[in-house]
Amino acid sequence: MTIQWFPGHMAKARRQVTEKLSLIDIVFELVDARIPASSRNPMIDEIIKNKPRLLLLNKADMADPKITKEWLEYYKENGVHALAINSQAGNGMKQIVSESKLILKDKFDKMAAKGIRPRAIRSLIVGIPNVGKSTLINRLAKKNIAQTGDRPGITKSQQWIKVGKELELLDTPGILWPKFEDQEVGLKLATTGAIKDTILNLQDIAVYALRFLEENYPEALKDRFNLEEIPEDIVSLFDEIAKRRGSMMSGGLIDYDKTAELIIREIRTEKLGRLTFEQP
Ligand SMILES: Nc1nc2c(ncn2[C@@H]2O[C@H](COP(=O)(O)OP(=O)(O)O)[C@@H](O)[C@H]2O)c(=O)[nH]1
Ligand SMILES: [Mg+2]
Repeated sequence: MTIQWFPGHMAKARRQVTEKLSLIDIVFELVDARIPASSRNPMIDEIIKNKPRLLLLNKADMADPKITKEWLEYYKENGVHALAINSQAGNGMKQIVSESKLILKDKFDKMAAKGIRPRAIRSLIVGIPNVGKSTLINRLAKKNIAQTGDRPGITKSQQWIKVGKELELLDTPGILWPKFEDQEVGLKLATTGAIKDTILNLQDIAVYALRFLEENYPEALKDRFNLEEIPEDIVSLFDEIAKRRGSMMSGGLIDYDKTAELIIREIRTEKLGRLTFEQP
């Protein structure tokens, strides 16, 4: 999957979400708990308008629990309904249903008062690529409907998935684009694996990640790479990591690309523990 968004793609993605909005009661906006701001679509408010929304911080199992709590408090203070979930393990699935019922209580009460027969809440998942949309759909459906990972999905007509008696979900999610203009946002998306490495320079990503770790998670950095102290300059830090891991070229020169790749891979596979890259 290479994400190359062009204005045409963006317009199409936007149109597809807009078309589905009329069918549903609530939008589940999926973001990555490690980068709750950077993994949002910059135009989401404009696209969704005043359709009721539940923000889902997915991959919470990979995020720093302390900061996730801060994000949830921040959303609460700002009147945003939000939950931290783990779609892979299925944590938070029941809360999605109960929170949706709460958000839509007034609407459904009014419908009942008009004598309209009670029905299930209709929902749609939206989010940027790789945030876990297909994984969440499969979790809620309790079977494999959507393709996960890097494989391209097979296009088929959309259908409603029943999630118990109270919720229905469109089986094709709305795919949105991330923010690209901001360099730091791009680096965060790359560090967490939301966008392919080929878009940005591998060493740039690793330098960003190391500086971030140095600042925010120095102990994790030291522990993982057996460092007594973190060297002042970034090249020395690279060198130390490379030497410890033997990522050298012939002649004893440091292989910086290989070292960068190793650093990024270990962050993505949680070898440095649970990390969050931005705070509210
Ligand atoms: N650790 C963890 N991994 C997840 C979670 N949700 C999805 N993933 C993984 O993230 C990757 C992308 O998921 P996918 O559902 O294909 O994302 P989509 O592009 O939004 O449909 C897959 O490798 C999933 O296994 C989660 O809550 N926790
Ligand atoms: Mg998918």
